[in-house]
Amino acid sequence: QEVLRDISKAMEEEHLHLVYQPKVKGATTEFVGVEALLRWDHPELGPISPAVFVPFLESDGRMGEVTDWIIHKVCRQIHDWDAQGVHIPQVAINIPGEYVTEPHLLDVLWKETDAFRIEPSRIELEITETSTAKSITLAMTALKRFKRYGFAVALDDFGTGVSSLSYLQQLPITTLKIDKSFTDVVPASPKECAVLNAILNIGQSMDLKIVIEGVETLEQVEFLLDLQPDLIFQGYYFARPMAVDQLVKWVDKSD
Ligand code: G
Ligand code: G
Ligand code: MN
Ligand code: NA
Repeated sequence: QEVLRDISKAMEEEHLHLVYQPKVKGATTEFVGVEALLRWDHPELGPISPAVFVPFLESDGRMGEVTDWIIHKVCRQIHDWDAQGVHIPQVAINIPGEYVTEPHLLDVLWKETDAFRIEPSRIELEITETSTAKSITLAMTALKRFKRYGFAVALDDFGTGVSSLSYLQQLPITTLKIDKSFTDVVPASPKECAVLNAILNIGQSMDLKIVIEGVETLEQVEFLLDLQPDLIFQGYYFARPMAVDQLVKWVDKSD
């Protein structure tokens, strides 16, 4: 309650800020983009995890406003990186479930990418599987619009929801993000990774990019590359979520 009152102030006073976690592709670990992640350094309570405050703000209908703020920050950041010659191919933004189908979201995305002269394909919208499952018709309409405007769309936390595979086939998405719970069991026996294998095969046959989340060891990387050579990895093994200064150093080192 007190926390809710603080959120607008936090946005103004920069207590709320974004960190960026790199994603790399295949055996060459080519840098392909980052995911923007929200952090809140509360002046009295200290750092509060988004796992705690995001659901809280969502239930109070305040995450739309925060997401607009994130979109603005990300677009301005991409514009600055471009001006500085720092090449960040793509930035993923988490979209709260309830907000996916709000027409206002597309207005904001369009306005901000236009204002900062950013190709929409450089923005990837991360949408959870559960948010699209609530109303398939509404979700489809929203996702088709994102696609028409050129934004990339990733299905986040994939494998944890309830969506059927035939439903997956209908969704106009570009990327599957495989939930960390699948990564955690790797390396695994054929039986233990049967579902993961099936998901990778479906993703590949549908021509989707596949991001493996929460990669923490070299063993996981080697095992997974053996299953599919062009997987994209996001995890502490390669890089943690970082502030902008640190990310720029990381990118310099990685080329
Ligand atoms: O970054 P971290 O692992 O602490 O995030 C914890 C949870 O908060 C994850 O489920 C993540 O998706 C969510 N989260 C982090 N940043 C954002 C954000 O900018 N927007 C939304 N909607 N969720 C976020
Ligand atoms: O729900 P979502 O997929 O958006 O959440 C991603 C979160 O996972 C990020 O907030 C990030 O902090 C966290 N994360 C990313 N890589 C790793 C990892 O290798 N290990 C762990 N434990 N968490 C990770
Ligand atoms: Mn995400
Ligand atoms: Na995820």
